[in-house]
Amino acid sequence: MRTTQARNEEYFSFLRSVSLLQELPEEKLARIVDCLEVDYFEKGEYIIREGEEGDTFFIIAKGEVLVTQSTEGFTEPQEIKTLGVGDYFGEKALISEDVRSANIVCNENDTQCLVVDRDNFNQMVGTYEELQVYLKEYVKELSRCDERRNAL
Ligand code: WNU
Repeated sequence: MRTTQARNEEYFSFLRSVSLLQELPEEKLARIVDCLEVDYFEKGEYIIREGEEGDTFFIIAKGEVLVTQSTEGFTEPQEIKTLGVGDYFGEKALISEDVRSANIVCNENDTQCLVVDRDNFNQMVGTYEELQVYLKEYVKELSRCDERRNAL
């Protein structure tokens, strides 16, 4: 059996390797690890659905996901990118206080995501100015990409 401490050390060093969190102080990162949930997905499963409300932020610990979006002139949501280990998603709904703006579909069996809820996300981002600025800019850029792509 794996102890809680072993689990926490594993996630701690993994999160250290995520570029977004590289500069986060030790105690902040440790807090996030304590509050993390891990969710498991199989290929084809929806992790996020466009238009739904959402209160969580995800970091991919294993596997791959597709980002798709409803687009003018197409009946099916269009694939816009794939994300893999160390990538994250779900920040936009939290930052813009809006519904989910794209679908996230699992693209590999046994995909594992670390899930941070809104309160912990706000704690992580809120107390860390540069991270906040970075994510806000990124979210604005995503909205511009959506417009260019004629997302619905
Ligand atoms: C895109 N347009 C939109 C991605 C992940 C993290 C960052 C890009 Cl910092 P949400 C759906 C999620 C959304 C984003 C993610 O999908 N997403 C995009 C786009 O071009 N969303 N609207 N590319 S991957 C990605 C930058 O995380 O957050 O809560 O749910 O709206």
